[in-house]
Amino acid sequence: MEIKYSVCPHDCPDTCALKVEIEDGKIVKVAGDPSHPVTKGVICEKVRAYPERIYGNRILYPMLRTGKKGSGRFGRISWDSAVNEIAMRWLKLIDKYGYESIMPYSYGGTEGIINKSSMDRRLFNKIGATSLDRTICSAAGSLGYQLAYGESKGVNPLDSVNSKLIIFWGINALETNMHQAVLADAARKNGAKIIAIDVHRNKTAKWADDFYMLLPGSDGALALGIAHIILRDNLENKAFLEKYSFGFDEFCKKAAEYPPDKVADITGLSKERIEYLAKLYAETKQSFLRIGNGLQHHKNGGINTWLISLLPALTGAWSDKGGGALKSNSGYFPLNEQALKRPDLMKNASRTVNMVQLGKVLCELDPPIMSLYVYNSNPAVVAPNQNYVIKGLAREDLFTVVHEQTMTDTAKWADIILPATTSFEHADLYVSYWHTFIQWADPVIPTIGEAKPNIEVFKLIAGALGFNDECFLDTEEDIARQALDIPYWKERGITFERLKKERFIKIDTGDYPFKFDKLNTLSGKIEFKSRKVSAYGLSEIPQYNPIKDCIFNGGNENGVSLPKPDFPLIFVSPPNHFFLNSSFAGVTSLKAKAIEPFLEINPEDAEARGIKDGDLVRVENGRGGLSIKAKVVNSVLPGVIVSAGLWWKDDYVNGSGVNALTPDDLSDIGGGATFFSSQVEVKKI
Ligand SMILES: Nc1nc2c(c(=O)[nH]1)N[C@H]1C(S)=C(S)[C@@H](COP(=O)(O)OP(=O)(O)OC[C@H]3O[C@@H](n4cnc5c(=O)[nH]c(N)nc54)[C@H](O)[C@@H]3O)O[C@H]1N2
Ligand SMILES: Nc1nc2c(c(=O)[nH]1)N[C@H]1C(S)=C(S)[C@@H](COP(=O)(O)OP(=O)(O)OC[C@H]3O[C@@H](n4cnc5c(=O)[nH]c(N)nc54)[C@H](O)[C@@H]3O)O[C@H]1N2
Ligand code: SF4
Ligand SMILES: [Mo]
Repeated sequence: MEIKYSVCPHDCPDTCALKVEIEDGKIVKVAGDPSHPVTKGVICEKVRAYPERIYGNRILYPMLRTGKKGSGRFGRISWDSAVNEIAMRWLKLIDKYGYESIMPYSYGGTEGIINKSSMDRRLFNKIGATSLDRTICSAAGSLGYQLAYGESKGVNPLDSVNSKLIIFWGINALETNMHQAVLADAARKNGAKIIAIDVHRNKTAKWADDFYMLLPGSDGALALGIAHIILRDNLENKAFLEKYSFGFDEFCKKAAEYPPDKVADITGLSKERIEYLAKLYAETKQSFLRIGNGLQHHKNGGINTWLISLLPALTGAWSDKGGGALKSNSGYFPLNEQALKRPDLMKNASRTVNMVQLGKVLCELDPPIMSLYVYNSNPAVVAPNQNYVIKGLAREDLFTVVHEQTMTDTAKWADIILPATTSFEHADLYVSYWHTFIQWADPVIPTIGEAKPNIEVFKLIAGALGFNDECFLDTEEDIARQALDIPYWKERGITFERLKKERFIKIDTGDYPFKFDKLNTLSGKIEFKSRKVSAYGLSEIPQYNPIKDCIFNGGNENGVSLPKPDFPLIFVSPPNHFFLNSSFAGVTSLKAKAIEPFLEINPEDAEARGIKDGDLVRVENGRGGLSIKAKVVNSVLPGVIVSAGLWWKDDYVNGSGVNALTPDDLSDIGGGATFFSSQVEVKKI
């Protein structure tokens, strides 16, 4: 038996270092690498099931559609004919419809920098294809946090063991960032209190010491309410604010409008609980906010994240080790984007479309998209407004190429399917958006079937299109060297050669987390007021806005949300413990553990509709419908229903997944997704 090392490629904050056991060239076990200082040999059950994912149901060779579009019938072809067909079709389409009739669609199938965003960008830039704004995950919240601090940097999670109060705000860390939960447990042993703020009693809420269950999208009002109490009671850190804040006086006026009784009305929390939380937060110096992606998947998610991010500035929590906030730490990993993506190859600025609106893009754009190239993503399952996405994918005149490891719901709509390697079969460079280690992984097994890594395919297509720029010959190692070729890595002595030898290297986080008097904001300070939001037609002082446009028909004069009568329930569809978005939802053992899709509904809402535990119900709105088994539970508030995704479509009773119900409206700022701002009605079937 051989032991080799790798890195988990999935879109998960933890970016675990892996130890792989290999027998006769086959992976028999995937475990954690105990020598990694943060992930310490512990990994989730999804990735422990990887051998099943690598060897089961893989796409083994290129295939051409032989049946009707969407029928799932394909015949084997060679790589040569697949690549030539793509190049030939693209040249014809470009001739007839222009460069922008070609469009890539990708997201986080692999987080390896090389196979995620290097050769692909070079190719599509060179073509002049329609550009994709990759907003589906965290665009709103990232911008919200950056409005305050200018960059995506925050507390180093290893420091959170020193925190005395840890608040998991809109993050189900026990399932989605498990090593942060491990570190919080260590802090708890040192006397820390753990609080969860969420819209349903998930695993993290059950494990926390205290849980605040609020109404979806009301977090901004809660943050303003906490600020109100802190300011009312003179608990703010005046010295810190004086030195490092911008626009604070105007913010104070805004917070004055949010007394506890009003915030109680908006959030569904009691006045007393809000008072308690605010005082505990203000009085615990080393407080750590772990801000998740759940709360920002709403119409008002960007500004709500900004409001929450300002709280540690109010108390000066940043001054102590383990104090502050963490939304994403991707800012600790600047890379040479110019070298990676080569924007200079683009002759003319191309149009950009938002990935959240794929249905609209495919069905409405003029001039139209005539070819879609999908890799690292499964939009038929993960994108909002699913029925519209499918309508787009079903277009007879759309030439769709899907590069995949497995036969996903999206691949079924392809004209050409190309087989993709897994991260165990290709090399890549990994950064994290949570911990501060950069990592490299070489392949640990030979490729399965005729699978090829993303970059190889883009190189082949570039060749077939006649592009002879040298960058289309680069290897993984060339690209890794180029990515690190900026002063940041040189100053830290981090080179590709070192990385290849050491596998992971902790980066020196410099002026950690920021030089507070030289922030990358317009004022150089922590911004309680930002001119950047005027571009979105919003007030420069963060406001709480009810999620009115897609769920609510406005709000009453106090800003209290009023549900629209026809679709009175808010439908939240967070990710599944056993899957990674839609990845792993095809792995039999994990599906068996996840059992089946189900809907959590409060007894009050269930009774009003004659629904009993275990009944099959129909969830509907104008966009689509979902038939699903109901669980009548107290873990959700009246007015809110929850169903963990992202099962493949055939696992639902009527073949429609959770995203049949979700809106493709964009968030207040950043053009983010608003999955959880979905309004529905439920009926017993
Ligand atoms: N096991 C597992 N782990 C994963 C993933 C997975 O699919 N499975 N996906 C990965 C990816 S891509 C991401 S982006 C992260 C996402 O992981 P998280 O950052 O944890 O985000 P979500 O799980 O989307 O939502 C977190 C919680 O927010 C709650 N929520 C919804 N609306 C609101 C609201 O208005 N306010 C508040 N306070 N809470 C709200 C949801 O109920 C949910 O419990 O996880 C990553 N890790
Ligand atoms: N309702 C609802 N919808 C959601 C969410 C939610 O919470 N609720 N979460 C949203 C979020 S936060 C995110 S990030 C998105 C995620 O959406 P996606 O990024 O689409 O994530 P996955 O579902 O994991 O699909 C990734 C696909 O890439 C493939 N893949 C993996 N590695 C490679 C590779 O090296 N090459 C190629 N060519 N393919 C590869 C995998 O097999 C998989 O099918 O989903 C979003 N959708
Ligand atoms: S999915 Fe997340 S927790 Fe699981 S192995 Fe990968 S990085 Fe670690
Ligand atoms: Mo995500």
